[in-house]
Amino acid sequence: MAAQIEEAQRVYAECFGGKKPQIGVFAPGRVNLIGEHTDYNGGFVLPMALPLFTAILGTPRDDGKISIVTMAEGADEPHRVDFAGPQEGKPLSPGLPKWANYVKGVIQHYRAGPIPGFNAVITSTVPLGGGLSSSASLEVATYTFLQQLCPDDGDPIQKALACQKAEHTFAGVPCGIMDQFISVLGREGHALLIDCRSLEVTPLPLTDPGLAVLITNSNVRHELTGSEYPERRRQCEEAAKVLGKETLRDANLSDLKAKKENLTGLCYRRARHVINEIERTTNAAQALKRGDYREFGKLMVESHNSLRDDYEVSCPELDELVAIALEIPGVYGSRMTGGGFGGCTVTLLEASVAETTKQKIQEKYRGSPTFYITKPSSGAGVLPL
Ligand code: GAF
Repeated sequence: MAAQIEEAQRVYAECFGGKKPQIGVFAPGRVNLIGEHTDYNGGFVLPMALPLFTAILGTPRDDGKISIVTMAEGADEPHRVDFAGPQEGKPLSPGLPKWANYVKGVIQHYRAGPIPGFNAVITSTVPLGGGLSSSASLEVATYTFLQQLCPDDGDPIQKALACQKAEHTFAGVPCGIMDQFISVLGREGHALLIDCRSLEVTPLPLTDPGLAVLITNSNVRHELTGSEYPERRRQCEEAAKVLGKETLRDANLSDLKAKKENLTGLCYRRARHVINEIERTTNAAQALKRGDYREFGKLMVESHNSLRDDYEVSCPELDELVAIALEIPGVYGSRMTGGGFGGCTVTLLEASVAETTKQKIQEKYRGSPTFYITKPSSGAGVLPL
């Protein structure tokens, strides 16, 4: 992270009159090992925080104004946005540029106040739109920054929920809680089993030196209408209603089969994915505890197939990356990770074959992949400056 912080300090000095920032914070992206599209159904997820971060460096100012600079990926010039802080009487509302909405949304939903104005620089090593939670890491980094300006009660669950609310209201994505939770609560050397109904979090050690987690970025993002995610969520809610359950977490496959006639084929398949995926996730957590990586890998593959066939959120590039990985001896399992329609796959494999697996994928994949051989990292925190 040192290079990232140095760069942010340089940009800060360039944009804010040669000054040094007083406050520095960071929040990680995440990879989800298993439990996809289950969070908004009250189910289980099993993500880990990544050593890829959004960092914010800044200083309070006393005129109430907010000035933020970001180094967008691939941009030569910093991109600057200025707006009046909420203490000027008017609530903030979403607008352009889109990236600033994540910051504005968190300011609007911050749980203490009034916050002062501030100058800040934002940098990130989480690939944008890569399915590794670049937006949640920006939200959580913003919240962590505001905590330094004007402390709240420090409740981590309420922090994650406020960031989720920012995403709902300022980015228009009705996401579940997984991404914000793991970015706040991530623990070094652990994946977290999160019960998205009770909000109970169980850390599971993931430190076996013989095991590796490989993330492969397909570097494709299919242009969609933006309605796919809300549509999946609505289909699940419809299925739960027909089954007479509050959420699909409360249903099992017999309930689903019994009501097959009352559901559209699409809602039936969506619900089948969710019900099976919730069970797969708890089974995978047990397998991880036993060190049974073969079983874990098998469940990852089943998860991928179900996301491809029943939930229809995969794409040819992700299917290809999974298929290539699964041909390689020493690979336990591989699947798409995150919301889908592009982004990354996650592969669990023997550490000794990680480099050769990268090479094989590089040779065979039709696109240009990027790789991260990664370890579970900690949640958001303050940077010593
Ligand atoms: C996105 C959402 F933000 C998460 O809440 C989750 O639903 C995920 O897609 C799919 O598992 O990352």
